Amino acid sequence: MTQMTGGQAVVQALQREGVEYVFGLPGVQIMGIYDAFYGQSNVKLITVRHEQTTTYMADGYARVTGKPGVALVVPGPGLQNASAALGTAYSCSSPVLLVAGQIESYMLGQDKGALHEINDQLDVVRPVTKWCQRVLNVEEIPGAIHEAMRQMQTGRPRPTLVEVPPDVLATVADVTLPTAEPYAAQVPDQASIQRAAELLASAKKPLIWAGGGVIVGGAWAELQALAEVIGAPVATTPEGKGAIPEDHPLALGVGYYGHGAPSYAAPRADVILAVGTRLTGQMRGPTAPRAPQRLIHLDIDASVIGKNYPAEVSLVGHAKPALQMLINSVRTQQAQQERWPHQELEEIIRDNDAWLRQQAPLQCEIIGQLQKVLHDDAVVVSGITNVGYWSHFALRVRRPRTYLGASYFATLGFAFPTALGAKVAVPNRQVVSLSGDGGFLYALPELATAVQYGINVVAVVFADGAFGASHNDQRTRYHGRIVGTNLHNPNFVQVAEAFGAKGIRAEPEQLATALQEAFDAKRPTLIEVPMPTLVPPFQIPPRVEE
Ligand SMILES: Cc1ncc(C[n+]2csc(CCOP(=O)(O)OP(=O)(O)O)c2C)c(N)n1
Ligand SMILES: [Mg+2]
Repeated sequence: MTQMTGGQAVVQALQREGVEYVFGLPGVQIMGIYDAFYGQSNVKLITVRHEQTTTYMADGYARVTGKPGVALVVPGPGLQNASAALGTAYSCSSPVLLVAGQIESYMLGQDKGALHEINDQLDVVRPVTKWCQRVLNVEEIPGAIHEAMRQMQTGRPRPTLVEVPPDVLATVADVTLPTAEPYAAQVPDQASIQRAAELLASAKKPLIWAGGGVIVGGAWAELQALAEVIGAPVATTPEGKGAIPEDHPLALGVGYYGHGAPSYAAPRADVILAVGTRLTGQMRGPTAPRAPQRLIHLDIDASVIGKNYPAEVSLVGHAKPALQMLINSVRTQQAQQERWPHQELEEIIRDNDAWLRQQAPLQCEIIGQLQKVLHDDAVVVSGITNVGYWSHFALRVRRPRTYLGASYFATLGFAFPTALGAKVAVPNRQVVSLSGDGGFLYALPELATAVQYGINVVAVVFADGAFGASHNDQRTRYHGRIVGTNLHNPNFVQVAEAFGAKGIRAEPEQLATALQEAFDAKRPTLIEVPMPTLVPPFQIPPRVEE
């Protein structure tokens, strides 16, 4: 036991759990935690310019490393500013711990208008956290942080929150610090594995849907091995992109809004194995499972299984050991041969490529330019922007944890700050954010953070002078009645330079050169790409299967 303040207990407990960085924004109630960073360098503090960024950075860090990311905010407005990012991390099953301040403990629950007071603060975050807790004693701080870490490293990882009032942070007490623990994985029962293996072995055309759970669960090697053993092509959701190298002969790429190569392959499958996905985004058009297709559904979260389509075999467990069990079990079965001839898969990929080039020629050109310069381990944060959606299909991703999106939360503004967190985690790798001119301005001031801390993200900003997706919606669904969707843009290059970052303007066909220049500069860089407003894939009706 050691004597320390509550603030020191927070920082030291985080250190014991292996935390390297905390992304914060200060204020009176959390100065006790800020003070505990003084004079120590084990846990590094990065201060940002808006609370949304604290939590986006924690999320970016978490998704690239697989380790929990930690953010720190004041109560009330600080916490509410962070909540869109908390929701994003929730939708992406990302382990993010938000440490929040509170009002003085003797004022709690009285609605007297204390500074930053919000009634029932925990209720605000309950829908976007897996677990949240208020701590009212110094001695309980390490235990609460340990429990938050346990929650994020067992079962389905999702955000957690610990809130501590300032008087508790200031109190000195004898504190016992925790030690980080390894946590055992959960596995499905052997009988269900056996049934699943039999079904896969007897399938004429098995197909695998890999979701974000494969990446979050670190199960990509097992996924690829199983696909090879049973000869099943692998379709991924946008969250699952990178679960199999996209140049692997069995990789179909992303299915999204009923489009992509999976939309050609999925209707031909007789047995579908879904791993780490609810299949929500797959319910449109030809990618939707339909009778008599038989579904084997594997997920760590039992409530996900069969959510959108009835599962014949339910497998509740972590993807990594469960897929290994499936491989072992399938190997003992007599499998059908030549289920998906090479030519058939190649033809599917070719048909889809033709569709892609026809629907989105400029986006394909832009993504091709990016691809010329990006290394295999480059991290791309695909924002809520036209090229971001099309990159689900057109960008070839070869490694897991390198392609980050906002999943069903589709949070405009997340890309640049999430990329900053990713770059902090992997400073020696290329990290690029793809944003629109609308979305980028959400976190524009973080150019200052990038310059201050030398976080050399390359932010690509597609400038079409519009909230493009909404604008295009008005052009089509609302018969050209354009209202409230045009944008006045600043001079992005000058803005970047004013912050001390590098600014480049590049036409789409010059993007590769600009990107290389940005990486060579070893400075935070903004590349503005002038663009027309284009059609997003979700505004194109899915193909109808004959
Ligand atoms: C937080 C949030 N607010 C609003 C939206 C709705 N929305 C989705 S796309 C979009 C337009 C985005 O414009 P921009 O960032 O310029 O990208 P573009 O579509 O022009 O490529 C809007 C407003 C959203 N997804 N998230
Ligand atoms: Mg735009």
